[in-house]
Amino acid sequence: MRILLYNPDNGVTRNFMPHLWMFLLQALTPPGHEVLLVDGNAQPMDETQIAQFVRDQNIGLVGIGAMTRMVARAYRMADAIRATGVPVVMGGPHVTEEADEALGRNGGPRHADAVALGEADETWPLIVEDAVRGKLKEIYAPLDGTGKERKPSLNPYPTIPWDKLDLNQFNLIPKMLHPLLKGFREGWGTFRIVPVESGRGCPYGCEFCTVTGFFGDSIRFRTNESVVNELLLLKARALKEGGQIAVFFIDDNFAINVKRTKSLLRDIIAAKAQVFWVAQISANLLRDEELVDLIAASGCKWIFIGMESVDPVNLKDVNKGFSKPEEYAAVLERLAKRNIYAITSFIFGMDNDTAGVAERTLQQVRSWPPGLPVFGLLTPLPATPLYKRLEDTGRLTRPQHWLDFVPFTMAHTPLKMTIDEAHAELNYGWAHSYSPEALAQAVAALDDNHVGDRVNIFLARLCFRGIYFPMMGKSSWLRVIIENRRTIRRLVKEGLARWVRPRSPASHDSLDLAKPSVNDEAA
Ligand code: B12
Ligand code: SF4
Repeated sequence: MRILLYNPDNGVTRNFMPHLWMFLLQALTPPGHEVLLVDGNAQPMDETQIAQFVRDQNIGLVGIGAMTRMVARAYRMADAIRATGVPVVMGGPHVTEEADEALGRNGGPRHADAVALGEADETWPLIVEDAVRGKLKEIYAPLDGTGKERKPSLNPYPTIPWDKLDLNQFNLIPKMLHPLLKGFREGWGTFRIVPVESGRGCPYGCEFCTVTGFFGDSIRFRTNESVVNELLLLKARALKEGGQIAVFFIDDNFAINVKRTKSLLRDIIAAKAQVFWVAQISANLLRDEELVDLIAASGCKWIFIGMESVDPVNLKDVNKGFSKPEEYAAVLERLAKRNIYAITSFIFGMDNDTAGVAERTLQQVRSWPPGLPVFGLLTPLPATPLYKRLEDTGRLTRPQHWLDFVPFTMAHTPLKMTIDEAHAELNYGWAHSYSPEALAQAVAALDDNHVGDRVNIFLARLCFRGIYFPMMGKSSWLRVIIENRRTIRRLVKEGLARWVRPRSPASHDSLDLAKPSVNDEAA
């Protein structure tokens, strides 16, 4: 049977990274089937096109995964596919909580023939077998012999054949530049960010988050060996095709068990498996100097920190009191000293937020080493404690906000400001962090660094701008380039000056991403 795994587009920007679930289920598909992957963010399709694709490719089963924010789009695509007579299975965090909605059991239309609840590592092979026999059940749940939910162990972990997969749709280098950049340094003909997980689960249970409920509060880890082997495979592929690969460790908190993280990083360094990597780590775990040394030595360039708010009252309200705003500056300095910068994520519309929260947040951000601030609104995702609290107190204004999804729009009333004020704060945060002046300031803040670091922060800010300001066409990119022409001119001049100047043996080049300049003996 030919199976299509489809991830709907988010409609705002191209994804910088594909979704892991597709590769994982592809690797877990029983032998004898062919699995095609389509990520709508890389290969945009509308309902007619996907139906045509399913017919042309003789697809016998379609699997669709979606977060809450894309589920309405996922349902529309599922409807179009089901109209061709091909069954659709849906999975992922949203339909796990809203299975009745997907199956049309709550009075609404039906969108899926079957739903995979929770982690589907063990149920996916059964789903495929049932589909082959034409006997799909409506619900697949990972249960043990006593009917209790069973979380799959990540040991053993399936081998994703990164060396053989067709990853053309996920190359971030524009096509016309491939031949030119292929021979540049170690080769930049391709640049891909690849998701890798080293563990699942999070014990913290923040009120707005689905992770503790979905993956559980105890953590399951892959073996160090299995993670190291995956990195080596990715590194070998990049080398072979004259390109670069960076890894996003998608663990919710990559350093949740500091001892284990240190041991993994030591093994990565010992095996020379370093690639340029990014991970999510909460600020409280970045106090440990030895850990941060190892993080730097193993190739990390960016860390995503869910700061959420600079107001401790807000953090306490959402059960994230373990994160201490007074520590943020020291943590970021500690990282910056090792040439690692942070993606700092903030939520506006929290219960203690009042008008002016964006500027108050930015005052703090401006006093830190430059990074990539990102902003969102407090969103009641289904089945979270936050959803329940707001529902119980009658504060939900759009209880099924996902069926009428509007990006960056509140679905409840904040306590100390209006919905419109919360939207204005969000807009202020983005506009003042990604204006040409803000980009120039971020670059200037790294004047004492290597020019590569300045290029790095500038390009990263340009890309992150696309999270909020739609950057779909060539004209939107052109406009941004014109607006930032002064900074670009400056960086090109500095880069050229460095290019013609002979390099001193001691100089390091921070653009060597796939081969980070790290000290193997470090830590
Ligand atoms: C990596 C990641 C991202 C990446 C992008 C996604 C990517 N390209 O991988 C980035 C950083 C960009 C991101 C952004 C956002 N994210 Co995010 N992200 C994650 C994260 C940390 C890992 C995802 C992952 O790969 N998990 C590991 C895989 C194996 O798990 P999985 O995807 O759930 O798949 C398993 C099952 O769900 C199931 N399954 C999944 N799909 C399917 C499909 C079929 C057919 C079947 C049978 C089974 C199945 O099988 C898989 C194996 O067991 C998760 C948290 C988490 N731990 O999952 C949050 C998470 C998915 N993100 C979340 C959110 C809210 C967001 C944002 C909206 C945040 C924001 N406010 O801006 C944005 C939206 C981005 C967008 N493009 O629209 C929520 C989604 C909750 C929900 N109900 O929708 C999560 C769960 C975290 C949370 N805080 O609750 N995110
Ligand atoms: S927000 Fe992060 S730390 Fe909090 S429960 Fe979710 S994954 Fe864990």
